Amino acid sequence: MKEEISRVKEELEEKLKKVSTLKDLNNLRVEYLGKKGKVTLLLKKLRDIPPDERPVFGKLINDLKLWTQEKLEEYFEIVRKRVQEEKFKSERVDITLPGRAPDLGAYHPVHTTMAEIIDVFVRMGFEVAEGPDIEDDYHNFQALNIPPEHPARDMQDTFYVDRENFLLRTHTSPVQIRTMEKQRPPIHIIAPGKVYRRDADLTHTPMFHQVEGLLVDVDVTFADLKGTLTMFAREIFGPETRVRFRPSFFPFTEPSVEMDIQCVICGGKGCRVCKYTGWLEILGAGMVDPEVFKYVDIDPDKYTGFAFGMGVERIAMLKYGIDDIRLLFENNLRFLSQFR
Ligand code: 2NL
Repeated sequence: MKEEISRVKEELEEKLKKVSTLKDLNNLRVEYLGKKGKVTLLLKKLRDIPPDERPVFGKLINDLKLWTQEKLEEYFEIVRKRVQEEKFKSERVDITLPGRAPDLGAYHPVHTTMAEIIDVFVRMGFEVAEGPDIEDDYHNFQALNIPPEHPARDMQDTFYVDRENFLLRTHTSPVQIRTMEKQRPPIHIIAPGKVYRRDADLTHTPMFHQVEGLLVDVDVTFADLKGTLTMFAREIFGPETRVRFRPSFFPFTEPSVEMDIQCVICGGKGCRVCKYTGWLEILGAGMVDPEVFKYVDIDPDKYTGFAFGMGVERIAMLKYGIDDIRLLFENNLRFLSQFR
């Protein structure tokens, strides 16, 4: 019996030296202290020992049990520390490594241009008006004196949301119609926003941005139109910018004009961008047609007004020298970060 006790002890000491994981240790605990463990069995064998020898062996086996428990705990601590150290080592982060710079965003040139255009008109006293992207035929076409057979109304040119009445606005003019419906002159508003047309080629995108403007009051003249828009051009393209007005036609203005600025690329000498004319068209404008006033119940004998509209992408391209409109819609970070 004595021999057996010291054999169990020596054997356990050997095995403990080879332990490497917490699982090994637990297996050893079961092997020695479990229900059928070697130490437990020794305790059970005590029954077969003559009563007068029991106290001696009892103490020996009990000491073995206590020793086993202590050893296992001691090794448990050692292995736990080692496992943790290995984990720390393998998960070590080198905080001296240079970081990876995140891709930085930037304002889109269309946004920046839109903000600048709005700012110029707000400084002149215009207020910003907004309206829905989905419009009805009345506000997008009819009230603007665009006749039922006008090509703009064709399914080929307009995105219809249903079969006849609802559509994606093709300009922001309906915002101004809605303002005139609910507000009496003097009216001085600009309507910036997204507009939609069914074309997509090298120079057109199905969605683009527009800023329209409207000024209605007593005694508003064509000279007011020219002065306001000339000032606008000089604020956006520089104080020396020369402008010219050419006669044009829109169903909602009479007379109608288009305004050109002297080519920002060649200064008027003629180049590829201005198609060797020396001039660049930047907006359309005119005196509000009396027909339009009738739709919104404004007396055309009492009030006059001018209106204008421009494409923001076009202004942005001229301002920043961008020669392909598709660059404005790709959201390529290498392109966009140039405008930071
Ligand atoms: C262009 C031309 C224009 C207007 C828009 C307008 C709005 C109302 C009444 C009368 Cl409510 N006119 N807007 C007038 C003339 C030209 O836009 O080339 N836009 C890109």
